[in-house]
Amino acid sequence: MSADLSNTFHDELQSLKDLSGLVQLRVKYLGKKGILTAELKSLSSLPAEERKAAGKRVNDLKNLIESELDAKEASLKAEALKAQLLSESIDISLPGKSAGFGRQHPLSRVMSEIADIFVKMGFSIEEGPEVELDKYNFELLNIPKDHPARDMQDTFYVSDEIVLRTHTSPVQVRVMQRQKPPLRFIAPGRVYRCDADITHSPMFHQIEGLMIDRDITFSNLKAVLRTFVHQMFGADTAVRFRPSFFPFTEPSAEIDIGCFLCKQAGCRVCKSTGWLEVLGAGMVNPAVLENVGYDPDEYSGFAFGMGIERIAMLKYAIDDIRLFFDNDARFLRQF
Ligand code: 2NL
Repeated sequence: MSADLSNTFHDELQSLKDLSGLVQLRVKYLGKKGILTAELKSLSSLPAEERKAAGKRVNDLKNLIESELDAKEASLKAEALKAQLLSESIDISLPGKSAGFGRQHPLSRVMSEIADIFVKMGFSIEEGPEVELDKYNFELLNIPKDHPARDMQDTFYVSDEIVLRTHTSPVQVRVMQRQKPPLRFIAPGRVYRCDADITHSPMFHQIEGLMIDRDITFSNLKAVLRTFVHQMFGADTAVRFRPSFFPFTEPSAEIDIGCFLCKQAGCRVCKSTGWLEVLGAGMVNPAVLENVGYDPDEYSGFAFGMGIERIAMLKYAIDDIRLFFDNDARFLRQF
């Protein structure tokens, strides 16, 4: 009878295909209600003289079944693992997926290019707060209370005395208040004006510059700004200083460059004038020097300012300022 049982077990073991079948087979033979468990129980009904030999047979068979089930389980598990590894294998010879290179934003590029030119001329870089006191943004810069630049339409007011800076000039005022001349630095940064169309954004960027010492003249201003224009737009670029007005400079000038798009023949960008306005500048108004505690009879200086977006739009022939801030990768990839 054990020989029959052993044969049946071996047949069933042979035809096993997976681990779940093996679990069932183990239960069938070795479980609480399994065949061998029943055999062992039935030993008690045998006469004492047969019991020992029968017991050995059943136990031997039980051990055999156990060890064969274990061996089969190990081989089924090994096969399953092999199949899984095969199905999960990757082709390491395939080319990788590149994350792609990023690049500088066109405004950051133009900003660095401009800053580098002034740094080479000995200017350092200063920064200051974007949320400013009216005193630094307007009052000390000789911008009177009724000046149009103070209009609600132009200035973002945080409170009666606090504004979002409308230019980076307050940086210069702060530096002048805490340092004595000689001074030579630029102030790049974000500025805010309540204005929005294809050439105006409520937030935009400026670089202003300031140089103060004894005997600084309009000639120094012209030399520094000519050098800047020639470095930025090419050594053969025409430069024109045109009289203008700013409350914080006297005299004041606007600086035009010969239109590099039409070679001064006249085009849509220069509105047929052959000239592009790129900078505002002037000799620091003596009233401003006095406001920061400098003696205007001892010191003089020049200041200038330019909008980064405007320069970048001219340089790259961009016709809508909003393209800088939309963050459309198709636009940004071009620079
Ligand atoms: C422009 C013109 C300018 C200044 C900015 C300045 C600053 C101080 C004193 C005097 Cl603290 N002047 N800044 C002077 C002239 C022109 O900017 O068109 N900006 C976009």
